[in-house]
Amino acid sequence: MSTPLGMPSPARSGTAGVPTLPEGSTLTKKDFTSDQEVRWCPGCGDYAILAAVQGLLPELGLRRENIVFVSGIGCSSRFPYYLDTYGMHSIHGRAPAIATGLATAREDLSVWVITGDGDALSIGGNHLIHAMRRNVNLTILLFNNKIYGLTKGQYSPTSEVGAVTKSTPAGSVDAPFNPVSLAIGAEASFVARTIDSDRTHLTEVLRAAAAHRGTALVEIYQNCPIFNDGAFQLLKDRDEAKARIAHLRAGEPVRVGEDHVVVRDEHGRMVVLPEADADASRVVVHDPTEADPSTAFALSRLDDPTMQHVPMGIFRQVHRPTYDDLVREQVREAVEAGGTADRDPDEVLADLLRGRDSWTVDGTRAGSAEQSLEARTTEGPTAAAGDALQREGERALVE
Ligand SMILES: Cc1ncc(C[n+]2csc(CCOP(=O)(O)OP(=O)(O)O)c2C)c(N)n1
Ligand code: SF4
Ligand SMILES: [Mg+2]
Repeated sequence: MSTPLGMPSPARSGTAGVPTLPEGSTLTKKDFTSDQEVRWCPGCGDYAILAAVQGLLPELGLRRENIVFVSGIGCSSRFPYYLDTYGMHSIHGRAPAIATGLATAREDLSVWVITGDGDALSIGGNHLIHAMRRNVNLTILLFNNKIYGLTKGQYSPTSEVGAVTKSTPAGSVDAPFNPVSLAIGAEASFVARTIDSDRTHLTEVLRAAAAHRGTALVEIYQNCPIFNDGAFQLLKDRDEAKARIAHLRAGEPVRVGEDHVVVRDEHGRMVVLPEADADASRVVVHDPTEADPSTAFALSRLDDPTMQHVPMGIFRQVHRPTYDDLVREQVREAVEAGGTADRDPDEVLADLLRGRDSWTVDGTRAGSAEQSLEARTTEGPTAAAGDALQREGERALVE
């Protein structure tokens, strides 16, 4: 499953603006390993993901003090403790919100979000979709083990129908989310899927995600041997994986196994056919940079809980302005236009709080008011309205 992903290089890197190491100096995986005892269960897929991230970070050539990992709550969210970078083990489901603030206020940081299927898609679903919609410059790693691990095995929004868990003893009746489909639907500009057990593929996807400017959502299939062991076993068996995985490689036909391809049928639907039976002109050639997300979405729907076909790789990689770049530009323009750079900050703040449209009401005299609109003080309608109210009150007293 280790393949070059063949991605075009982005217009502006995800780490542009983040200070790099001094010329000639490098860091190693060890430099990114903290002194904290790792508290995951033996055999947990989180170890492999941690090792892959620690292995990739030195490649980015960034200063450790300019990298931050923000997590929510869950086993996966313990991740920041184990990295020797800045980190925040934050609030359940809120890592995208905190990371949005950081990425916006600090252009000089490489901001990563670590989250689980419960953290990202249950309590944090709203925060996740809006970070993606806004295209905040974040790399979000969503560890999907299809279970709440930390709280000892309740079903999650990615658990399959029928899953028997601590909170669904008779089997889940909920239809699960497909995180890749959800991310594409939420307008994420980079969406990928990989798996904990394929270090090469995982690293390649992480590398491309880190290079992307905008929200990169990476779903990582992660085994929880304690509460949902074997959830991805079919993809770990060499022969089964070969037959089921559709490798997404830019510029190449989408193949499933050795002899099947993905084609668009005469109704425009995507189907998997033996290559020998397929009309070559209908074979889908992967292009994650396509502006229209429909094809990427259709590819994501090839997947189903039986794992007959599982697309892996980068589904979507498009470029559009990021929220944080745009906000910083607005702030710069406002500072220039407002000429506030030389002014007393307290005065500037007071002006800001007062706004451009405020009223001063003299409570001792009914109907007396002063209106300030767009910084011009005028006799506003409030005084007349106040007089009318007063007359109404007087009439009521008489009647
Ligand atoms: C406000 C709040 N609600 C519920 C919890 C309990 N809780 C902690 S972690 C978790 C789910 C974690 O699942 P997931 O994100 O999939 O992480 P995993 O442990 O599987 O890595 C829940 C429900 C909490 N800590 N805070
Ligand atoms: S409960 Fe599962 S997800 Fe959590 S540390 Fe243990 S094996 Fe990993
Ligand atoms: Mg989980």
